[in-house]
Amino acid sequence: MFWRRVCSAPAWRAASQTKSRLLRDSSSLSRNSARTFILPSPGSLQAIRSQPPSRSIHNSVPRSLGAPQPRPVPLSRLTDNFLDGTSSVYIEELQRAWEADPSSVDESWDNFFRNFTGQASSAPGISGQTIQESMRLLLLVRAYQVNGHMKARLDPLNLDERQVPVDLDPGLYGFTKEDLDREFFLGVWRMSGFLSENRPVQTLRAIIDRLERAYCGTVGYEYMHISDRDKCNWLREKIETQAPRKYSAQRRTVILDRLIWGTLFENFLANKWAAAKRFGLEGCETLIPGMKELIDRAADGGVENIVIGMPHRGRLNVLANVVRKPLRHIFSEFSGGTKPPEDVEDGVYTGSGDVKYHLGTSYDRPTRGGKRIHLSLVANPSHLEAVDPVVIGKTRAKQYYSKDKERRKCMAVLLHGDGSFSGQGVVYETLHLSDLPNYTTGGTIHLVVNNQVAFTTDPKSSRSSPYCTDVAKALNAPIFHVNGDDVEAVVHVCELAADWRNTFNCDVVVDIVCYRRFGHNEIDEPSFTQPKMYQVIKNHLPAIDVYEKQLIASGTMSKEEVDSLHERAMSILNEEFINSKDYIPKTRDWLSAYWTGFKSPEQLSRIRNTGVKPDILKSVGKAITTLPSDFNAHRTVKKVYDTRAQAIESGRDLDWATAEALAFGTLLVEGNHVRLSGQDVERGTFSHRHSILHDQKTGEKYCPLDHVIINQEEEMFTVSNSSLSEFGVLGFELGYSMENPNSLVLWEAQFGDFANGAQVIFDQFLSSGEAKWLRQAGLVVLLPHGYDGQGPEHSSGRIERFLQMSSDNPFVIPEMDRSLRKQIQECNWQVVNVTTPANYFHVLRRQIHRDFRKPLIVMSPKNLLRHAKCKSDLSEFDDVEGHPDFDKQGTRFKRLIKDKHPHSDCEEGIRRLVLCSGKIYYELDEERERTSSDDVAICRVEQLCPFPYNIVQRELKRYPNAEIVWCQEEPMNMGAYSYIAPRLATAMRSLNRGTYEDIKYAGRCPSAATATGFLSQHVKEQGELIRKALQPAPIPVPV
Ligand SMILES: Cc1ncc(C[n+]2csc(CCOP(=O)(O)OP(=O)(O)O)c2C)c(N)n1
Ligand SMILES: [Mg+2]
Repeated sequence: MFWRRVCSAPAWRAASQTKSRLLRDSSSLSRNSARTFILPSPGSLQAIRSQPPSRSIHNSVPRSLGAPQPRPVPLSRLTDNFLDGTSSVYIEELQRAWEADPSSVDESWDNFFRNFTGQASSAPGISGQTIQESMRLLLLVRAYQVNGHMKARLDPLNLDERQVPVDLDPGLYGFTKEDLDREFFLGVWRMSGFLSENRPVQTLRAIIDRLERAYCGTVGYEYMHISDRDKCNWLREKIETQAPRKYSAQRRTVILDRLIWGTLFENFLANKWAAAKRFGLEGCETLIPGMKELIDRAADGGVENIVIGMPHRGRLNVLANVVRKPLRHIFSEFSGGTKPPEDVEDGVYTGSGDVKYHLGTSYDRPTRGGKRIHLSLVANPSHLEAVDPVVIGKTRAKQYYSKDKERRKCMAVLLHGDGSFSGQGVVYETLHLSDLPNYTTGGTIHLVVNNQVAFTTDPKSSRSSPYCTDVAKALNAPIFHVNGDDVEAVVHVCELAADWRNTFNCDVVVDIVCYRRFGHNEIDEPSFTQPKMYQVIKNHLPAIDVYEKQLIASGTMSKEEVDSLHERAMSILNEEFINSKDYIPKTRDWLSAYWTGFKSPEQLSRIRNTGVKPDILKSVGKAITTLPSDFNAHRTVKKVYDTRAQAIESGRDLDWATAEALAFGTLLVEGNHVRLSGQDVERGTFSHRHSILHDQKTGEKYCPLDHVIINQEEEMFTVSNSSLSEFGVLGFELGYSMENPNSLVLWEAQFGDFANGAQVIFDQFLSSGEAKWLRQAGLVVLLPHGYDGQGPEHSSGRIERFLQMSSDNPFVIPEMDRSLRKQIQECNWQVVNVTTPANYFHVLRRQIHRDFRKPLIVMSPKNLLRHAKCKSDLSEFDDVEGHPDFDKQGTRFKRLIKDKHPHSDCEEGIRRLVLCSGKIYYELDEERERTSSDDVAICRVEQLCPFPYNIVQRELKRYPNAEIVWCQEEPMNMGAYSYIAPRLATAMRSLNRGTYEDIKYAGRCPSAATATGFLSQHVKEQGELIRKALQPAPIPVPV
């Protein structure tokens, strides 16, 4: 139940290492020891160990271990700065250098040595103090800076059993009780905080008191892991202040008022809906004044937009009191006011809905400083921390669209639980995006509601690190641990966090150490598993009571004033409760500014053509294949670009990468933003894209797609290699794509199956986000897929997973009339397995050329990238009437590609219709040619989901006598078979063309692994399934 014991983990190791190092340094001195120590005798050590840790001078090191009287010793291994190292041969060397030439050392050292040699100095000197004493004093100061947080009073329940690290004991540095009132010279150092003040002479007692106040109060500062000296100095200045922090009466009234709101809100819900789960904030109500201060402070610093991500705990409270979602709305949700689809008036799309503590929202709210700030709380699933990268991606997009290049107007705030922050890997994946040029948002503020328990699990069972926040140290982020019962301290660190982010544009963590007054939710019984902790909690005074007493006792506020704040809050809560009864939430809540005019699934969106005028195609084609004249491209890459240029020039044989670049380029010309991210996407895993070229002499980069329009804005086209993360980066791109519909955002997996590292994003967000939260996303996911003998881990993009999650009904043929068709709008996403460059071009452009957004999953090819037959002519991209892909209505994405032969509307002589998808088509066609099987028709289902019933039926009618075969290269339990079969059967049944039993299967047998690891086996299997698809004899029904 205790939040962490220092002695149990790496911190203890670190402390003991420090100790042994110091002991090593001082052991040679012990023989000369003459002083009496503050430290106990060895014999009394046992007794001391059994005592609770003292909060004053800490006695835990036996006499024999303490450092004796100082005398000159060689202390080696100091680096260039005095306080950045641990030893002092350096000082002696410096002293020698100074003696030879005083100007050769830093001014602060000059002062220091002058003082000791009695020379005139700007700092006064103290006689009798040795250099070694000074050195040790500085080590003590440093120990507080490094480890003071270990002694800070962080746990409101006082249950933590942390042992104070030995290096905070002055005895370790040879100081005794007699030294307490001795004056010491500290020097005037070129560093901020305590050591910079022009009061270099102080008693040891004053020095220690000051350090204790700064580092061991109700805030524990962890920042000495930060390698940047300016950042440390900035923090020291804020921490090691001369006067203790004190808020004015006016500020205190505001803090109290906010705390009252945070507290009464929970009480009110508890009274009105005693049996409802709300994952209340009780035990951490100080979060509310803290967050509000953070927001006010950020707004003062110029932030206009904050994107917030948070888990269940306290979410309703944050929504009500921080984001200012109308209370009546929240109350109406508690009273069952959010109605399921069948209960709402016609034409209002409600989706499937979600529980109230997952919903997102956004509001403008005024700040203390009189500004307005826009706050959006992103909807999230139950999966803890999964929303983190989504929030960061959305924030980055906001920065892009608001031209916030300095990243000062938009920022992210992420809230975490202690268990999830240390336990969920996506936290690390998200943190590691923080300083990547194409992913940074200029610093996220992390707030951890550290209630020292995760559901029923104690910290000692849930993490191996001393603090739940240790993961953030990898980022060099400062971490402010704060006792959640001290509301002013919470407010202070939140303020500091906002200032930090505003100053340094990087991440910062506030760890609010608190408790959870009730169980995991209000219905849970916590004493089953944490009996002792809950005995303490039962009698623990809420933070509000403590603060009110404090304010009244100090005369800051009268009891009447406090009561009147309570009454005001209560009367508003009651009023809003009454109003909630007839509250009708505004519909179309999901249409934020950029989305105005976009259609929800029940509103028809017309299908538009995606062909492009030939002259635009040519000019874009020129731009994307032209390199600067002095650019030294790699020979092979130059050849690739020459071939592309030639293809565009001649209009013949455009390959996959050229088609993709044309899709991007034409969308840019139309004013859309295009962003492609993923591992190694710049070159492309298969060395096919080369969207960024590297000058072979200078190493400079050139991206042709940055030069499609005149004065193209730098980020309008972004292609970026990402960190090696799937969960984090896919989540980021999803968040990015949701901000503005006029953008084509793509994430590409290295190989398709790696995408399962991001499964939570697919399951919880991409496939179901619109239904749950009424938020659309047009994200494109490229998953390299195809069986070419590379083994089980590089063959499958797991197409079956996406199809299985598709929401279209396999037994209902939807309305397919052009003027009524909403099939795609009503489905949760699209899954395609495209086989021509032109069709790829159109499916990408289709994402933008419609009035709604829908995620697109593309099983993208590998060997088709260079396949001789997988080429398209430029005429398939344009909108010229009569050109190959120009149908009656214009040029569009083909959901199905007919047989390549010019078959009439009815071909009675065709004995078999093979339906397939993806690259297997080319192998089937080759075999058909080889065997002259002209009585077999092969159609490619390019869009698997939603199933293109109307054109499949058109083909069924075209071949009335054909045996119907589904051919796939994946094993039977994978690939599209189980998705296609019931839908194809529905299509057949409605035409009287047979039933499920009449669908023949040519593909691999069921298998546990996606593919064989033996190339010869692969070749054998592949040959067999292709031969079977085309065999003259009828194919038996699969049994
Ligand atoms: C990924 C994931 N795994 C498991 C759960 C189930 N679960 C819900 S809350 C919770 C405990 C969370 O602990 P903590 O992060 O400390 O937050 P607290 O509830 O204490 O505020 C767990 C395990 C979940 N929601 N998400
Ligand atoms: Mg917790």
